[in-house]
Amino acid sequence: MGQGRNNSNTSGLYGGKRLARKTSGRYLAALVVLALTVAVLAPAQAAHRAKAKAHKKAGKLALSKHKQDGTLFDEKEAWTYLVDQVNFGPRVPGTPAHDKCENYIFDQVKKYCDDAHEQKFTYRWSKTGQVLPMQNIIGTQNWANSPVRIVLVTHWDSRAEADQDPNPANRNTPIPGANDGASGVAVMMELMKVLKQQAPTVGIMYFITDGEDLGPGEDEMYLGSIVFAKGIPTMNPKPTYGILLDMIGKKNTHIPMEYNSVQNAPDLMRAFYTHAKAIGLGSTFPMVQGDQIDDDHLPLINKGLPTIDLIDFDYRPYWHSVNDTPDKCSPDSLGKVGKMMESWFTMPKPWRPGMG
Ligand code: 1BN
Ligand code: ZN
Repeated sequence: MGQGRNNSNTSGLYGGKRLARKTSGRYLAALVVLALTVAVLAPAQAAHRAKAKAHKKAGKLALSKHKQDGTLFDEKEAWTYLVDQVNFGPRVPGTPAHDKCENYIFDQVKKYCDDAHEQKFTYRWSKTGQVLPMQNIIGTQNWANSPVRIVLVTHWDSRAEADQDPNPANRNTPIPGANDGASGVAVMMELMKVLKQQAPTVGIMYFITDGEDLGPGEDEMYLGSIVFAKGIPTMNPKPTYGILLDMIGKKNTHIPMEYNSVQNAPDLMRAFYTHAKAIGLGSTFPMVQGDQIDDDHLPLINKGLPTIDLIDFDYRPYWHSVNDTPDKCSPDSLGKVGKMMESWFTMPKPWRPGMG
C-alpha cells in the first residue's frame, strides 16, 4: 500500500496537464463509487447501529435486574442445577446416577474454581456388605492469600432408603433428594460461578461431601465429612470456620438458628443472622432457636473447625421420603440463600473470630 501511493505521487509531479485531467477523472469516479457505497450501506449501517444499541440496552437491563439487590446470584440458574441433579435419579453411592452426578458437579468445580480435586474413599455398607466407592468433591477460590478462609459444606449424595416415608411400601426405595441433597449443591454451583466474576473478599473452599445420608443408622452417615475432618488439624493454610448448607430449598424456607451451631460458634451465628436481617433476609433467617441437628458440621467441629449448620428441618412428611421432589422446593428459596451467601462472601470487611 505504501508503495502504490509513492508511485502515483511520482506521476503527479512529472506528468503535466493530461495527467491532471486523468487524475480529476479518477477523483470523479471515486466520488461516484463513494456516493453509491454510502447510499447502499448507510441504511444497513444505521440498522446495525440501532440493533447494537438495543442489545447493549437489553444487556444493561439484564445486568441491572441482577444488580438491583447488589448480587449476581441467579435463582433460575440454581434451579436448573437442582433439577438436573434430580433427573440423574437418586445419587446413592455405587449407582450409575451417583457416577453421572459426580462428573456433573466436578465439571462445574473445575470450570469455576482456582483449584479442584476429589477425595476418594470407600465404605463397606453393613446393609449389603458391598464396598462402595465415594468421592468428596473439593474446589477453592481466592484461598491461599486470604486472611479469612471459609469452608462451605454441602452433601451431594442422596439417601439410600426412604425410611421416613408415610407409606411403608416405599421405605426400601432411595429418595429423589431434591431438598435433602440437590438444593445445597445447586446453590454452591451457582455461587462458584458468580464469585468467579465478582471476586470474594474471603477465601472459599467448596467442600461437597459424599456419604452423608447412607444410613440407615447415624453410625453410617456423615462419612465424607469424617474423612475430610481428619485432615483439618494439618491443613495449611488453616480454614477459619465453616458453613454447612443442608435442606435449604424448600418452598418459603425459614432457617432458624440450629442449636449445635449456636453452642459451638455463637458469635458467628449472631453476626451471620444480623447480616441477613440487615440485607432484608431476616424472615428467611429468623433469629429464633431451631432444633438440635446431628449433621456434617459435627465432625468438623470435633476436629477444631467451628462450623454452623444452615438447615430448615421442618420438612415432614417429605423428609427421607420418595416425595422429596422439586415441586416441594422453589427457585425463590435457592435465590434467597444464594444471595445471602454471596453477600456474606463479598463483604468489604469480612467477619472473623474476635470481631464479636
Ligand atoms: C440432615 C439431612 N440429616 C440427614 N439428612 C441429618 C439428620 C440426621 C437430621 C438425623 C436429623 C436426624
Ligand atoms: Zn437426609
